[in-house]
Amino acid sequence: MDVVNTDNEWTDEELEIAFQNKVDAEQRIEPKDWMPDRYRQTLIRQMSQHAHSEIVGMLPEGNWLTRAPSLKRKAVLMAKIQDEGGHGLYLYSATETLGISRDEMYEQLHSGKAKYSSIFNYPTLTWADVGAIGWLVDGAAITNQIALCRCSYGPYARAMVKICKEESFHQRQGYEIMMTMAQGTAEQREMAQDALNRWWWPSLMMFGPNDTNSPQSAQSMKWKIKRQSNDELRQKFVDATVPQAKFLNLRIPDDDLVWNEERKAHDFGEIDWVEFKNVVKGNGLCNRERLKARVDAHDGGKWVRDAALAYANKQKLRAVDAA
Ligand code: BYC
Repeated sequence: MDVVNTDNEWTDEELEIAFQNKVDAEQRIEPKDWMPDRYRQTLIRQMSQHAHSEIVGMLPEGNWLTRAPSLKRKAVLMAKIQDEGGHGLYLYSATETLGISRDEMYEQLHSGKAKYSSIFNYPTLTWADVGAIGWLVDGAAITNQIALCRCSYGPYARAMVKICKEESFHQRQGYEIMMTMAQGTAEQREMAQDALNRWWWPSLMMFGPNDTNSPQSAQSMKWKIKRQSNDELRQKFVDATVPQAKFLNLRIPDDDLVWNEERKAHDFGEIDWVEFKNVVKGNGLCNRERLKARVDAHDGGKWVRDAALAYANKQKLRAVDAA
């Protein structure tokens, strides 16, 4: 339905129709454009959770920085973790364009009100886990984020383009670690298989609940925030990853995983949704440790923020005095 505005007096209903028409015509929504409040709130929720995931996601890998097996591995891992930090800050900035402050977002994370991806509540027990995270976790993240490059909200979509390029390097470095270990000694192969066993199912959970059980999906798809459903993206990830596991000669821990010639896709087993819900609720293996690390880092950095503010105020006063 087209809206003809003759007297510049738009009702909320007309504004909403014009907004939806714009979205349907694949035009980007920008920060200063009118948008329904629920669209704004949905984006704040998803984008801030995404930012928190990047920041909390630095912790499991950070656990291995001091124990990386060579200087080269350490330098690569350090670069990857710094990228994640950059993605988080980039996404916080993009979320601020929607009218929420960074302090509010931090408060929501630190108080446990805001979610972050379930995947980062699992421990990294061996060096092979660093490979599995790059291969599987970043692989799943790219699958989801490529779709988000076409999100209707301009700042989020543009952030995703840059982030996907870096995630692609992350995925490759992880796969290369897995390849080295899978071709190494029997013990290294075993470590690689064990890491795949522990990270496979949590990686599938990253895509969220099944479509039939995903309360946010219908509206987010209509607004073109989400361009593909949770199940479609999960299927894409499985189909792309199975041949990669075969190449490594590693076994995906799913007895029901089989190629379905009719669907031209893999069938796979049922995710343990009880475990998923438990982790999202805060009761995973590392939830408390992860949140504590973030809160401690924030509190520990207070003197730096105070000093930066004091310096900025001093500069302002000097500028006034000089004028
Ligand atoms: N974990 O209706 P649904 C990275 C929540 S980091 C926790 O399907 P939606 C990396 C969901 O929020 C990349 N919670 O929701 C970094 C909702 O709860 P609320 C992380 C989850 O939003 C370091 C409820 O369940 N990527 O790459 O339509 C190192 C119902 O779900 C999860 C992103 O953040 C989960 N897995 O769809 C390495 C992607 N799944 O808020 C790598 C951006 C669902 O209603 N986010 N929930 O209380 C999205 O694309 C979407 O938000 C989701 C969920 C597909 C995740």
